[in-house]
Amino acid sequence: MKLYFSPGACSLSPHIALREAGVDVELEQVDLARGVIAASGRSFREVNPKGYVPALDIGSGVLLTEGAALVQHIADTYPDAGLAPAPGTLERTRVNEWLTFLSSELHKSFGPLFNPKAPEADKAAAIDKVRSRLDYIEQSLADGRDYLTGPDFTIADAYLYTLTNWAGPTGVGLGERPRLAAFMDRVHARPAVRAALEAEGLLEAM
Ligand SMILES: N[C@@H](CCC(=O)N[C@@H](CS)C(=O)NCC(=O)O)C(=O)O
Repeated sequence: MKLYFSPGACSLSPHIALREAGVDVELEQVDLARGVIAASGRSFREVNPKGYVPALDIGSGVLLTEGAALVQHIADTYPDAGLAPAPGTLERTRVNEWLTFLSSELHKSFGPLFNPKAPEADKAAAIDKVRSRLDYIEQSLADGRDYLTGPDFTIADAYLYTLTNWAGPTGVGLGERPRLAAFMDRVHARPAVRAALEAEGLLEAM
C-alpha cells in the first residue's frame, strides 16, 4: 500500500491506522502548496483528481480517498488489529458516528484557520466553532473512558488525535480540557503513533 500524505495533515490518521495494523506502508509525500508529489514534481491531481491528501493506493490501480473511508478500509482489511468493531454492530455504528462527527464537524471547522485569505471574522467564528466541538468531546470523555468509544483504541481515536494536534498551531488551544489533554498524551504514547510521527519527521517537534 502507498499512502499519499503531507506531514501532520489529516493523512496522519490513516497513517496511524496502517502502523497500528502493522502494515509495511510506502509513503509518498505531497507538496500541497505546489500541488505536486514532492519527490518527483509530478502533478498530484494526475494521481488524485481531488487534489488533496490522504489518498491510499491499495494496488491493482485502485486509489481510495476520504480519510474516514480509508481508516475503515484499513480496519476491515486487518481485523486482527482490533481497530474497529465488526461491521453491522451497534459498536461499529458508534465508531462511524464519531468518524462522521470528526470529519464534518471538527475537521472542516478548522478550514478557515489554514486559509491565509480567510477574513479575520471567519477565523474568529471558526475558532468558536472548533472550541464548541472540543467541548463536546471533553464532555464525552467525562465518564472516564480512555478512548472515544470506550476502553479500546479505534480508528476514531487516530482521527481525533490528528485533528486535535492542530489546536495549538491554529490558535484554538486546548484550553481547560484536561480529559482531552490526557487523551492526547495517551494516544501520543502509543508505539504506532510515535512511529507514524517519526516517519513524517514530526516526532521531535511534538
Ligand atoms: N474530505 C477530505 C478532506 C481532506 C483534506 O482536507 N485534506 C487537506 C489536508 S488535511 C488537503 O490536502 N488540503 C489541500 C487542498 O485541499 O488543496 C477527507 O476527509 O479526506
